Amino acid sequence: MEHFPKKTTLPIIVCSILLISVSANAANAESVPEWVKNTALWYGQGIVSEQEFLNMIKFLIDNDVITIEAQEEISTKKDSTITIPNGNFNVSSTSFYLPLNLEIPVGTTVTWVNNDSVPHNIQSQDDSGKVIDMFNSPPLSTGDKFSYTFEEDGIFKYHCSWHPWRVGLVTVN
Ligand SMILES: [Cu+2]
Repeated sequence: MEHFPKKTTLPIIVCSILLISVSANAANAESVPEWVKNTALWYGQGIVSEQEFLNMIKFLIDNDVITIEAQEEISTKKDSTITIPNGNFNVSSTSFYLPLNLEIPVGTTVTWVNNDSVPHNIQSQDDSGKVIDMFNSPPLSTGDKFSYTFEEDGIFKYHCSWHPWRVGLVTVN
């Protein structure tokens, strides 16, 4: 009875292994022994036991007929957005960059999106406010986007050259 939980999970395991074998070994079809094909057929017909069927799959894995590639999709891509809100061009408006200080981990790609009714640009600045050649966008019309990936930590300042009172920060940790 203690084997009961294990048995209930078997059909799922079998299904996933079979799916892998189909995609991985179309080129190896001629290397599948006849008895394996028979075992699969007979298992489907209820002639051979589940254990025999699993032993057959184990044989295929041990002999590299079925190769299981662990495809671990570790997503290292990080994305973040800064919105240039409507009214950002207006000096008396509170339409600051959203967020005004974006905090992100190293390696994050930041995309600025212009949601204002007029064009803007993004120009990186040094501590004193001088424009530097780091992340510098072309003119961004309404709806346009500009992306930059921050590979180093630090506090990065930027503004729009046409509306230089609009200063934003990107803090990379
Ligand atoms: Cu601007």
